Amino acid sequence: MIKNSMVKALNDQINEEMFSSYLYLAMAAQCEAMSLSGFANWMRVQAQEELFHAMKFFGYIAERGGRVELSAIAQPQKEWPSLTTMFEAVYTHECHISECINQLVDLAIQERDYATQNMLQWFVQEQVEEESSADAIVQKMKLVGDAQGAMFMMDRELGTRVFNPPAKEE
Ligand code: OFO
Repeated sequence: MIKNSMVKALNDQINEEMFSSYLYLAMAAQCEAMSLSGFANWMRVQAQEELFHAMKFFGYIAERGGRVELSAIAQPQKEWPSLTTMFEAVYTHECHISECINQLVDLAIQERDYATQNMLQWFVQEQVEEESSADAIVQKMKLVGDAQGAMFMMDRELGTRVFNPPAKEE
C-alpha cells in the first residue's frame, strides 16, 4: 500500500494543478477582456489540461488505496501588464511545476515506491512539453513586439488550439 508521506505529497500536487488551472483561467479572463479570443482560447485549453493533470493524480491516489484530500485553492493574480509578461509568467510557472514533479520523484525514490516513480514519468515528459510550448510563445511574442498585424496573426494561431485528452493508457 502507498505510504502516507507519498499520499500527502500527491495531494499537495493536486492543489498545485488546480491552482495552475485557476491561474490560466485568470489569464484567459484578461485575454477575453482585451477581446483577444485566440489568446483566451489557448489559456482556456491550458486550464483544461491542468484539470486533467489534477484528475490524473486524483485517480492514482484512489487507485493505490490512498485518501484524496482537497485543500483551498489560492486566488490567482488578476492582471498582467502585457501579453509577453503573461506568457513569461506561464513559462515561470511551468518551471515551478517541473520542480514540484522532480521533488515528487525524489520522494518516490526515497520511499522505494516504484509504482509512483513509474506514474510520475508521464509528468516528467509532460513538463518538457509544457516548458517548451510556453517558451516558444514567449520567443515569438518578443519577436513580433507590439506590431498589431502580427498580434492579430498570433491570436488567430492560438485560437486553433484544442484540448485533446491523452489516451487512457498514457
Ligand atoms: Fe502545466 O502542467 Fe500541470 O501544472
